[in-house]
Amino acid sequence: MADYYLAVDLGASGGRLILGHVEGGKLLLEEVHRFSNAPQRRDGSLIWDVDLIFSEITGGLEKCAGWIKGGPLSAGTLRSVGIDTWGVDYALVDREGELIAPVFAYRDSRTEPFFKTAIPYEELYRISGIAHQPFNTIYQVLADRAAGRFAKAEHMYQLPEYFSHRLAGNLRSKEYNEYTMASTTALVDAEKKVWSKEIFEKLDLPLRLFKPLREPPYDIGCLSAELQKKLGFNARVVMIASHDTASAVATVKEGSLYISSGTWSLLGITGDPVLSGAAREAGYTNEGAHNGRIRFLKNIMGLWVIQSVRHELGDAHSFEELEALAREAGKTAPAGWTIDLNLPQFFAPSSMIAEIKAEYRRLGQKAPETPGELAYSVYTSLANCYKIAIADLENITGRTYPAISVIGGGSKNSYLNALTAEYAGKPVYAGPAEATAAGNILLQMKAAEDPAVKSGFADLVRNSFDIKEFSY
Ligand code: LFR
Repeated sequence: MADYYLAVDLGASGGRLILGHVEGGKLLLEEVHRFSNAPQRRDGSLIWDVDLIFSEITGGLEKCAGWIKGGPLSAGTLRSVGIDTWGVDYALVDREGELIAPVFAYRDSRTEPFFKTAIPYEELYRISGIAHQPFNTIYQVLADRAAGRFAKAEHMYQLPEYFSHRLAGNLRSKEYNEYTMASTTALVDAEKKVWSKEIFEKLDLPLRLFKPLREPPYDIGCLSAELQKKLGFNARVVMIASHDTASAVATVKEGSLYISSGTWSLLGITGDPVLSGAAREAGYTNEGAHNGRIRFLKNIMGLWVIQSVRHELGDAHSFEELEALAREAGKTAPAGWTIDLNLPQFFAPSSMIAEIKAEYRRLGQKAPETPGELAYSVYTSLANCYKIAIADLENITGRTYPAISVIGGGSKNSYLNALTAEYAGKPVYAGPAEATAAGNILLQMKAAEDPAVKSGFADLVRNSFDIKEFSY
């Protein structure tokens, strides 16, 4: 009888439920359910429809019931479920476990007036190590407090916690905040790994909504009685490294340079906190890793840019087609035809294509016009952003990294991988594409004391995934 684990991996543009189990020394992953996700525009705000997302999660669990009866799972047991999501967003819940405010999406503009705090940013960075981004939880909290949304709130649920406690039917009782996700708030002391007393006091924030931090993995219960009845099975609910990037990075060998490539490209290393002025000026952030270490990384605008371009082109081209068109356009493109995709205008533009063209024009360069030129300009600009971020990282840490591990869905983009290797002048090792789900499952296996991860994750990861090399 194999032990199965279910990863619920929720991203800003889509969610997946992935079952994992070990067979023949390999971690095998099977997708049970997939759905698309996007924030909804309501009364001028960008909001996550958490009921819709939750119904997709339970719909996926119902599919698992089928697998348990007749399918692959009939030969095993589903031990646990773990949920990861994007960072920084949260749900405010009252004493009865009811939501008392919309769950705002991180690209919503309500934080703009609060982007500067009473604490100078240099000081904030010295404590939290978190890069200056308008979407950070700290600015969302300031905006929500000003709007009076905390008055009836009892808990600040980080999103994976909200969905996990809802699965377990215990939204009224919550004892902890999961550390890796909390580290994205800019409210945590990066060295001490606790909510920063200094920040809470200086900004007069309601500490009562925040629970003590706990390092993953830990168990928060099992599926609610109502769900068990509906599904005909039970499983534990485990808090894993619930920030999606922390889950993904759990598959990377410590010390390696990685790019977790998805809606965002997160480029960095795992090690000790770096809170220097150079790190701050280069836009590097210090987030918590699955093993209590720090993910020292930079948020680069990522595939969000090409996703937006594709959408504006009427969703007429698949990503594979755009890749092929980009290759073609690259044959005649001007040399050095790149822009800085990390400029704020690319964060939530009303038209990504218009902003890209405007930036090329501002630089006095030819603007991309065709879908192929647009895709080429996005991919080369991303590769160039990687090159600059790596040079900064090597300067800050005083180390040279011999290769780049590209993990996550974006690692399937062989054109971008080749450009990355070429621009950075380092080999790229691409995969696993399912790094986030794999990392999520590895932490569940750790919680279950599964013998396959007794001596760490590295061996199982190495045996399980095909890694493609792109030389330069
Ligand atoms: C990636 C990610 C990044 C975080 C961004 C916003 O999905 O979690 O790590 O900075 O989304 O939450």
